[in-house]
Amino acid sequence: MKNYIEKAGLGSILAKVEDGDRLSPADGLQLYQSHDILALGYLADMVRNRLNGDRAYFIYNQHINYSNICTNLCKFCAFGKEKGSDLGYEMSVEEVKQKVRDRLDEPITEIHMVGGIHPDLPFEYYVDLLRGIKEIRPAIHIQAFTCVEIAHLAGLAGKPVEQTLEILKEAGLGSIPGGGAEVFSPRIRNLTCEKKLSGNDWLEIAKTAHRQGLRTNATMLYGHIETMEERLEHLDALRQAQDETGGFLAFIPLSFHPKNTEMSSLSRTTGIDDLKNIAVARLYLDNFPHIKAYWVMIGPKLAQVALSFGADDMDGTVKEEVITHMAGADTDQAIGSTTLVRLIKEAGRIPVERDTLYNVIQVHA
Ligand code: V47
Repeated sequence: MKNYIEKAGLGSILAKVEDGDRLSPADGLQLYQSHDILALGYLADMVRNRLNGDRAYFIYNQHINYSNICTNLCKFCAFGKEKGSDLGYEMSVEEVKQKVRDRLDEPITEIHMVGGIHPDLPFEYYVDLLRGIKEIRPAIHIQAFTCVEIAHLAGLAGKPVEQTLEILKEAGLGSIPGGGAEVFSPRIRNLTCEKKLSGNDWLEIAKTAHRQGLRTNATMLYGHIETMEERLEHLDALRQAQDETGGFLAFIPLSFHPKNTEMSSLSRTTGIDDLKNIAVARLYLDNFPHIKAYWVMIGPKLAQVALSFGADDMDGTVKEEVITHMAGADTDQAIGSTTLVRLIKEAGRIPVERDTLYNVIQVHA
């Protein structure tokens, strides 16, 4: 394999990976520019194996999107709708509680809850959502509100982010999901989501959360108008932030789905680009413990293959996915834990059901 990697022009990167040395931005760019997916996969799998061995993770979770009404209206998003739109919705706290009640007989350990930037729901609504869910399922871990929503909630509360997070933690917030990061580049944000929180502010909220003892995830929405350099800058900013705080748990590359968005003339990403993003992320983000292949975005079959290209996690059962499906995802809205176990086993890994913080719930030997 060494000869093969050298022929692919990646010999110096192989040497660094073998020695556990950090890759430079130039290395990262070279990886993104390579078309040799097997060489990328081999390198990324070495790092994955060093960090996670034979194990591959999944979680029994439930997604709830409390509202899609949004003032940001990003061009890549089919989920967000203006207030007054026929396609807009907002759930009452009672409706969200009912969604939790409906699945009380399932062994769900995490509720993943995000929504749009709503123009007039008060801060108390968000606190009541957390309290309400905990009332019904006290042991559940709530992973909720992206850094973009947290900034909005701090504005509503009229308090600094630190104090806002303390109130949310007290009400039941367990961790913060990785959405809203998109691509940090100001050029991309100006062209696609000019009203959204800046990349720097997203990173500051994440680091503040880490300092308050909250773990968070990070994403990158790839496959639209961003350049390889901009992808790499995004990963580099995440790696630097993680050096500072160590609070990120997982990185999740999100493949752009164009349908029903203002960017619908663009094509879906290809399998090679999907695998490449997983592999480069695994190689470049040497301080991130986990890389997720989110099956909703890239399909369960490619997510399974991604377990040999740097990913160690397939995310979860999800139950009801709205954001990607409004943008044309052709995957199911849920997947059974038995299917996840089978996909992982057939990839040659030991399936491990985890909780949000990667504590082991069950090893499916
Ligand atoms: O924030 C919006 C992205 C995110 C589209 O933290 C789109 O473990 C593709 O962040 N095509 C929501 N993506 C999903 C998300 C997530 C999912 C699973 C696990 C975790 C985690 C996080 O989806 C949004 C936005 O960045 N998005 N529109 C689209 N058309």
